[in-house]
Amino acid sequence: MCLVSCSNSKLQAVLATLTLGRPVAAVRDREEGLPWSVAMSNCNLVPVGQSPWKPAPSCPACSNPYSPTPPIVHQVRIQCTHPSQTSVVQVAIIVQGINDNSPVFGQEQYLLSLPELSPQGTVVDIVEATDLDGDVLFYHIDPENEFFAIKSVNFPDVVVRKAIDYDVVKRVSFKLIVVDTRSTSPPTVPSHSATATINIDILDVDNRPPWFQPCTEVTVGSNSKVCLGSGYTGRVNLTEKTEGILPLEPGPVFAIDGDKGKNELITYRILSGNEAKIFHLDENTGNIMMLKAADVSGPVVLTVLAVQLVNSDQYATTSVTFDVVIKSQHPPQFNKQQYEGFVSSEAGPNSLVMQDDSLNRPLRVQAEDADFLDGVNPAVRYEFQDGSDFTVTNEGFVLLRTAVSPGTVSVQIQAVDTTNGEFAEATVSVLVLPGATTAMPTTAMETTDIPTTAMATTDIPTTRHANHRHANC
Ligand SMILES: [Ca+2]
Ligand SMILES: [Ca+2]
Ligand SMILES: [Ca+2]
Ligand SMILES: [Ca+2]
Repeated sequence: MCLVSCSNSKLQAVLATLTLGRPVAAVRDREEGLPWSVAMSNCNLVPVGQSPWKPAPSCPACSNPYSPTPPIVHQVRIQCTHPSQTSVVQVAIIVQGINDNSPVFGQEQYLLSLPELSPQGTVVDIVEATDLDGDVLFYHIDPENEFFAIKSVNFPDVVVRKAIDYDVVKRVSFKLIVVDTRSTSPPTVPSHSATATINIDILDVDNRPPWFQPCTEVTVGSNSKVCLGSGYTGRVNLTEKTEGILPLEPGPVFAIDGDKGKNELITYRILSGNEAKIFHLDENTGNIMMLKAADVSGPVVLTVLAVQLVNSDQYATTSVTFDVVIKSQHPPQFNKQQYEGFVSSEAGPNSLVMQDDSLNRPLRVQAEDADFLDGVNPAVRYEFQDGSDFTVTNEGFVLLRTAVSPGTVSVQIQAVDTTNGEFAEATVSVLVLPGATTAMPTTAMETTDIPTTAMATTDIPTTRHANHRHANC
């Protein structure tokens, strides 16, 4: 026979009462409400110690499939002696655990880490709880999230559901909840639970090269990112060595690690374009200085490398273009401070403004640069103040931008040397004639093309030569 006792039964608690002369099979657990009469006054109770346990079909408590450890079984031999008869019975007392302990996590908070872009299925860690009752434990996370899950309800392995980009997500937090019973609704048995907070820091991986600054980040595919820059430009004077760090546009040569969380140190090097050894680049700062003067005008294009000190497979290149220009000693100068022009009010956009009221010679503004033999600096550009009704070609011809009403319009015009920013200013006054009294050339033109018919009476050069007249020449 078997008797079942709870693990926390008090000492000397009565489990059941045996009556002499009754069949052994009739013994029942006291808790089943079948009291037995006491007739054991002259019986000897002899414990014989523990014995190997074998589940008995008649003992449901002995075969709990969720019990991780077998109940403890005590076996005793009971001998009852009476003047008329002697009886012996073997009794197995099974000590069964009850669920009176909560599961416990080792810590309230767990700080885990995971390299970014770890693939789906990667196990971050196993966060297990313990339960003194030895109950089977059931886990779930809250809130459920797109990045992490647990392996299964009984196995709290924290696994990756979706690869994470460090630039997008740097930490994920959720609660891990454990319950020591299978959940039923409504609950049918006592249940205990525990909660731990899981914080997972995403670690930056060195998967990106240096990015020259400034640059514009562009996402490629789902997780890849590149940063687009446009290179650097500078200007130096022909035959003149500039002292100090050369200023560049849009800023100094500078790169940062595309992995902002790693921010590896970067060094710089000129890969090509410096065969004449005019320039020196500081490998730590990226600053560029001159070692000697450039003796040939025109652009010098340096290819500059930025490479990580650690993991030199991560590198990037950019261009630094220096314009070697002739040093200006004279700013441009208009040949007049005040220009006068004429145009019909019936003239449409792109019509030429003429230089006299007979309207047969186009107006042309001209600025000369005394640094050039013929006075023509090919880098000079003309421009009207913003919002003007007129535009001007590189050759200085003035065009209508919009229709204008009769009257006089005065606007400021500038001649700018685009190599050094030097400029001159003049005024253009245009008399807009009533349409009925004038006859304008009807050919509309693009702002950069001058019709040959319009120029027939002018002395516009057909070819420009940058005949330089440098002060030293
Ligand atoms: Ca428990
Ligand atoms: Ca990274
Ligand atoms: Ca990197
Ligand atoms: Ca000049």
